[in-house]
Amino acid sequence: MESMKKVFPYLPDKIVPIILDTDMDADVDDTGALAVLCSYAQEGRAKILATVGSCNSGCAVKCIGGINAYYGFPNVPVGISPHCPSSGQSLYQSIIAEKYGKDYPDDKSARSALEVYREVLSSAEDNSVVITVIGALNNLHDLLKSESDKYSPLNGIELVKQKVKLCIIMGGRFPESSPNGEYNICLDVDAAYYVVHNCPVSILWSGHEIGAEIFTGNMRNDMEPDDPVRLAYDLYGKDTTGTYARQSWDLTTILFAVEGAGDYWDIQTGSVEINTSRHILSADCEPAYNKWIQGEGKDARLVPKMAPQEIADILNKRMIMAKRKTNMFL
Ligand SMILES: [Ca+2]
Repeated sequence: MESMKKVFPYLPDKIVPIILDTDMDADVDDTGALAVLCSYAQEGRAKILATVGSCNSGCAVKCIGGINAYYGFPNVPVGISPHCPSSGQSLYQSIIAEKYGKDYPDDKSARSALEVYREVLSSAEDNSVVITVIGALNNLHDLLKSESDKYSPLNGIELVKQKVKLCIIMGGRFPESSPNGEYNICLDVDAAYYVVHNCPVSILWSGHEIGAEIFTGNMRNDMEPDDPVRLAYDLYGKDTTGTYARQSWDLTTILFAVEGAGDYWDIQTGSVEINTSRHILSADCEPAYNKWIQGEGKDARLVPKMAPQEIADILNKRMIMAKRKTNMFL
């Protein structure tokens, strides 16, 4: 671990350069997270280097790209994994894609997430990029295992070590998941295990418990009438009143990426253990079970501090702050 880069306490840059890695598929909080990220980018507090999808489920690229374009970021690269660890059954993806993402390719013909990751990282400043994963860990796994290519002579681990400041992962349940695993870990437990043991920079884990008590999206009637994220929450909650609220696992992760722990959370350093079929922590544990080992490791996890409703209010305001920056959908 001596050669590993440690980042805590994490102090965000004035403008945080972010690669967002999202499943943008089963759950709707990925759309809320993208709205929150775009609100920061519109303010000049974040720069969206790329958005990549971890679940090749049909039209994730059109959905992600369409939301980017609506908020004024049509040129942000969008890539997609060749795999689909999720069910691929989204209540909103195809509708958002159809309405907002016509200029983007379908998932089968889109650029690979790996290529986008490597291209964007190779041209980034050293030690600057914040990778934020709010879905399965297959893309990060593929990146770490990648070899040199036309974008960089470095292999994946060397490239991440040189360019990445911090990986933030919404995943796991802490201090332990019992007896089963958390959703994002379960989607690709072998990828998660590989990332835990091979990521050369610090990982900040935002566990299931962080977003589970924070409900957002229920103020979306204050968003613009044609906002794609408002529509996604309508479709997901099958709610014509606009009052449906969803847990905020992915949105809180963006809040941390741009603002740091602040008054929102405490940070506890340590490391994660993940049980795969090959690495049994205990005979009672199901695969993908995880637990937290507190200590002086390079990684850390968030620990709840601020009242959930206060954070919900901040995130809801962020969703409303994100504004349409194009006339292309009018
Ligand atoms: Ca997600």
